[in-house]
Amino acid sequence: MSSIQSEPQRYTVTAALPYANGPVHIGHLAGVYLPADIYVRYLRSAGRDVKFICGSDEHGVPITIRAQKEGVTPQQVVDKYHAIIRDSFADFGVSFDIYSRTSSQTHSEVASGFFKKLYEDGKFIEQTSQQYYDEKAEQFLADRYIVGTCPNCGNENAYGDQCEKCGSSLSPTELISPRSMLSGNQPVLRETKHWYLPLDQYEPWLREWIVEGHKSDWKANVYGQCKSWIDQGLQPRAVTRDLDWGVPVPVEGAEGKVLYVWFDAPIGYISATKDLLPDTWETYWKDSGSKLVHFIGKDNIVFHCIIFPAMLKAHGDYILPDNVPANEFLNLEGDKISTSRNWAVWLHEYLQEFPGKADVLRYVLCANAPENKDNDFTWKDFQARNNNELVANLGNFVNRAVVLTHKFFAGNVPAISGDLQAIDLEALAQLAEFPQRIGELIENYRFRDALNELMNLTRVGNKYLAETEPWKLIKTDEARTGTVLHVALQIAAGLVTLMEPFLPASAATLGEMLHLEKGTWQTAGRPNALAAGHPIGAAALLFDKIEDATVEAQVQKLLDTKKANELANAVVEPAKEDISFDEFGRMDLRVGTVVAAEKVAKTKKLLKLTVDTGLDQRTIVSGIAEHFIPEALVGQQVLVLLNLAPREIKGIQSQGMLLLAENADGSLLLMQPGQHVRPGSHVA
Ligand code: B3M
Ligand code: ZN
Repeated sequence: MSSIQSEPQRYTVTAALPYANGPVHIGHLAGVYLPADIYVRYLRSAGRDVKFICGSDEHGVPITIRAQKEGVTPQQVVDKYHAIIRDSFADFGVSFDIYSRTSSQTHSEVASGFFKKLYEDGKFIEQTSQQYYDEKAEQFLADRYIVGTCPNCGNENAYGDQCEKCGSSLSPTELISPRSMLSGNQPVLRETKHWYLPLDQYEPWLREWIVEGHKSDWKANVYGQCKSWIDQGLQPRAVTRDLDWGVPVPVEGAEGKVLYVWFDAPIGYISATKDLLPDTWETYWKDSGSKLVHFIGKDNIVFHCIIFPAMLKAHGDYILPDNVPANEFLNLEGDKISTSRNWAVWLHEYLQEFPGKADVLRYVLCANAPENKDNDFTWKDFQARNNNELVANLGNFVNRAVVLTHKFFAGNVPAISGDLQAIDLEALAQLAEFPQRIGELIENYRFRDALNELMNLTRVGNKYLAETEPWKLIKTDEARTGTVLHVALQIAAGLVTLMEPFLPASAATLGEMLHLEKGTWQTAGRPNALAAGHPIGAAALLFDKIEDATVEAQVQKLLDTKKANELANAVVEPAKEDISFDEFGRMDLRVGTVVAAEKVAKTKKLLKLTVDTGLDQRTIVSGIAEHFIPEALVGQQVLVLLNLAPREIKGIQSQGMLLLAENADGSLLLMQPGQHVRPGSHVA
């Protein structure tokens, strides 16, 4: 493990700006926001100067597409989701110094000014190209508005910029049989002018900076992606778009054009910092003593490691990211998380359904974070980690120390009496080592390992209590029992500070329990955090057991989602051959009323119905016994094919057929008139 390097003067920590086109889910949290928050909370606790920057990404096609889907304006979309995202982050304990938005006035000015400087310094190339245009909708089509067949894997619904099935990035003209998402028509190519950042010119510099310079300190997954991009050769990248939602391109002759969302969004980090610190924001972005760290998901690597740095370099005034610790993806119950398929655990829903349990989710997502490879979230694992680790390990240790102190010492920290024994010294020595060990792991972006070390400290505490057995010891040696609890309480006190980055709400509860303010990282783990005689508060429950029924309900919710998706995607059978009007007219379709119904003995599927057809009361045998309770059918009106030739079924003469609709999942529904009608009425 590399050790803590020379300390920067300050930290500028950013977390990817979520698109305000939908709520945040556990994949976002595990990949970006939770590790970023742990990192920042730790730095603050270690007394470093740090600003934690985020906000909603409110421009670009993801927003306009969502607006079109919901039948509202883009502004309504971003207002709605910005509020949901901002509030759920706050409730989850993500401690941004600012959560801004790219539709703000500041952002528009900063992004505009950034573009203008590059424009005036001659950093762009102007290029006219043929782009897809929808003649019916009368507009150029952004990549995301074009779908077609992926040339790599044959997926018929690949987007103009990416195939979500095989993951390859595409350009719209590579799609086979392109169609417009606006009109469904085949788009035509039309000429349009745009500004490009000539990334090819930055290639030698990027190679030196990343491939040579960050081989050992960037994560292997991040470094590998960058190197492969650079090795493939970089192309000029358009930084403007024909779209009416975004920051207008601030130069003449650019009417109807806006900045490309991936040009303006990362500048959003800068404008948010300016919103937070109108007078001193520049130190966080321009002073070489500032360390810039971007927390992102792996799909954003190229934008943060290649394109944005090239923009910053072109501008000239800015520092570059020191590290970009991107995570891989989190899956859910073995399936890729997907907003469109609603296959996700949504943060705002979790917080509603598990009130007071933000820390449990923080714990599970960190313990299982996709740091080096994709990982899977399952509700069973969620329950097991809560019950076996948080409750049985952390909660149990704290609870025993606090409860026994109340029981035997009236809630006051007992004094050490006599010399500490080897077992006490060993426990305290271990306690003293944890802050640095956990801190180093966090500084090296190894949050899972850091959390595991935190739990190792609770294991040290539990082992110490198990071996010293104060609950038995009290019967023979009260003074020694006091010493044991004194030591145990110092470990609990250390946890208040060391837990905080990971489990902030529980750390606060524990602090209240011990009547102890959270200390600094440097002083955590000292053996005298709680003085003898210090009164502590009553034991409060840090974590409680999660029952089977609770997680089963969540699994059921996902099964329901799966079923709804299957229904929505079920293939509709093609139409049968045409028949003539005469052929149709030969069918005698009527309304009848069921007057009796019973199961046909010794069969599973058959019901024998007596139907009043207006002409007669006749028997119809129907294979619907698995779908209807016979008694419930009595009195129901049904549609009947009257003149189907009678046939014998299980010895019963069946005269006609009931009309039913079969759902995609195989369930059957009666075809019925919308209102009661006279039996015998014609259906045509
Ligand atoms: N909004 C993409 C995303 O949410 C994008 C990140 C912008 S960070 C500057 O994955
Ligand atoms: Zn593909």
